[in-house]
Amino acid sequence: SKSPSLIPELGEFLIANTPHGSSVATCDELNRLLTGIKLAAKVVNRELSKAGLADILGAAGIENVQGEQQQKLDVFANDKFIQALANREVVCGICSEELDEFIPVNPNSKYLILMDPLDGSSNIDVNVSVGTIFSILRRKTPVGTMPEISDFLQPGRSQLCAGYVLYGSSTQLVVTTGNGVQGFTLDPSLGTFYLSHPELKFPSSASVYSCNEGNWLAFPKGVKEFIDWCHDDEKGMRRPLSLRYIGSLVSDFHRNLLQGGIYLYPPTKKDRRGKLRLLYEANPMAMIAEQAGGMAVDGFNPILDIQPSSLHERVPLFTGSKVLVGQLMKMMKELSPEE
Ligand code: P6P
Repeated sequence: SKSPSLIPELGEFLIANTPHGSSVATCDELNRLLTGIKLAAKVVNRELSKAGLADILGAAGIENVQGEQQQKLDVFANDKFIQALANREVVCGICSEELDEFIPVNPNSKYLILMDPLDGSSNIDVNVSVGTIFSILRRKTPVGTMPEISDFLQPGRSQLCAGYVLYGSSTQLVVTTGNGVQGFTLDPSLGTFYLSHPELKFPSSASVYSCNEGNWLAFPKGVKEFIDWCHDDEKGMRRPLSLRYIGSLVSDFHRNLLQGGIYLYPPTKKDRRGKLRLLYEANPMAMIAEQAGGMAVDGFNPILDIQPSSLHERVPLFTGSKVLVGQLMKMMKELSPEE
């Protein structure tokens, strides 16, 4: 096996693999952005690893824009990512799931960060893996002015970079700049992310579906038919798919990326537009999915083609192996949840 010094570090890899059509300057700025993300990820990782010990378990006693009980680590992670990014002169604005409005940062910068700083945080107290999801856009308004809401409301197809950090049995960072998908693993003894999963692609076969079947009654008819199809063995001609659902998007998505599978969050009676956020959950995962040879749709159309209308809008999300997303789309007739 190679010694760590021979395995590219994230920054070195990016410099060596300048995204198509990007100038070296862009690549350098992108690298500085990702350096901020890596730093914050290491700080969050350290706190998560001792969450059971510190008194930061449990709710912070305040609600976030989603009306969800904010876990103290949600607040901690949000603060650390904002600190690490706001100090980089390459960020002009930040949108976070934890904040009602976006934060203007530096009028002379070109890039926007949209993030869910700690997705799946309700799993923290039960020691289940959680993640950070991030998306990077280039601003549309002129440099030298503060960013406007229109800078953030760009279709996912415009993303310059998208990625996630998975705080699991190891801490991994999966990222794309539109030039394939690369996976890096943190060596905690050195504090460095090394290239561990080059050119990630969904396998050609897939045998897993990830979905909260507790919402079955409200699922649209086409989703119910697809899940019945997953359960079917076609008179013994094939094995039924396996249900694997961790309740943490980053964890479910990552397992499906490595082993083949589909993640479904359909509309439900409670969330009639689905639960997941378009700008900083569905869009970055969709860019990674497509770059890894998979798909991400709202049931009918690619997630990346949706024109956003507000910062925290929700969208139904079906993403993963092309063979399974294609099968679902064949069965979808309408998106409205069944009454
Ligand atoms: P449910 C976590 O809150 C999250 O946003 C995703 O990470 C996860 O896949 C989903 O919600 C779980 O939602 O309704 O099944 O508990």
